[in-house]
Amino acid sequence: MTLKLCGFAASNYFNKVKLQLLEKDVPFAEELVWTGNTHPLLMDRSPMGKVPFLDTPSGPISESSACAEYIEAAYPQRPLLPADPLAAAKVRELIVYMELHLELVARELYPEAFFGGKVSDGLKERTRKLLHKGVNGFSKLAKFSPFVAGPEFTLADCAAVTHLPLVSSASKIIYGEDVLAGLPVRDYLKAMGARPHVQTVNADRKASTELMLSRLASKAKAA
Ligand SMILES: N[C@@H](CCC(=O)N[C@@H](CS)C(=O)NCC(=O)O)C(=O)O
Repeated sequence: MTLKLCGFAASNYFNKVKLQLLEKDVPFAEELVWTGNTHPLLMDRSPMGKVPFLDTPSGPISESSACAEYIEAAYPQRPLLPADPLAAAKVRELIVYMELHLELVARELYPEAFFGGKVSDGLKERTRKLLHKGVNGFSKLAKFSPFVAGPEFTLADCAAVTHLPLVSSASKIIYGEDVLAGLPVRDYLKAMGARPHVQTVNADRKASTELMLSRLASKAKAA
């Protein structure tokens, strides 16, 4: 049985793992699993009901970081974590900054930025402060030389390519200001966009986003 990456391609966390698999040339299949339901197909394999999760020959793994670490350990070809322990820790550190201090914070804005909902002014203000704090921390660690953690493409790039565009656009839409504008993120994303696997991930993301939005629209109509 090959690995199955489960979830949907509009998800940034799904795409982080998908880009890793593609860059490492690990054979895998995708299984379309939507969130927002309590179906056993989702909950038995990902107890928080989140995607992505991996179906491995020995059982499922949820949480994208756990999936990414499993893939690095089980498929040592084309390693995306440096062999040097400190350099590997710096890659992991950057991923935590992007996920915990940027993406998860900006996520509070998505209902209004992307899904036609409303976010309270209080939450917007609190999020703005936290985002600036996160960007400040991230900017002390990120290298962009030319990759986010330094001279090699690593797992941190799989995260950066999928998370940073969302942080930029959510903040632009809500505050009229891209919180990442002070960093060379645009040039970096442009350079990453020349990579064939990034192009595949982005094309699949666009198609999946249209499908997700039309599902949401028909759900809203039915309600
Ligand atoms: N910490 C999780 C975050 C994954 C996540 O938030 N996925 C979103 C899709 S991008 C999701 O499943 N949302 C549905 C929910 O939270 O119920 C990971 O790294 O895998």
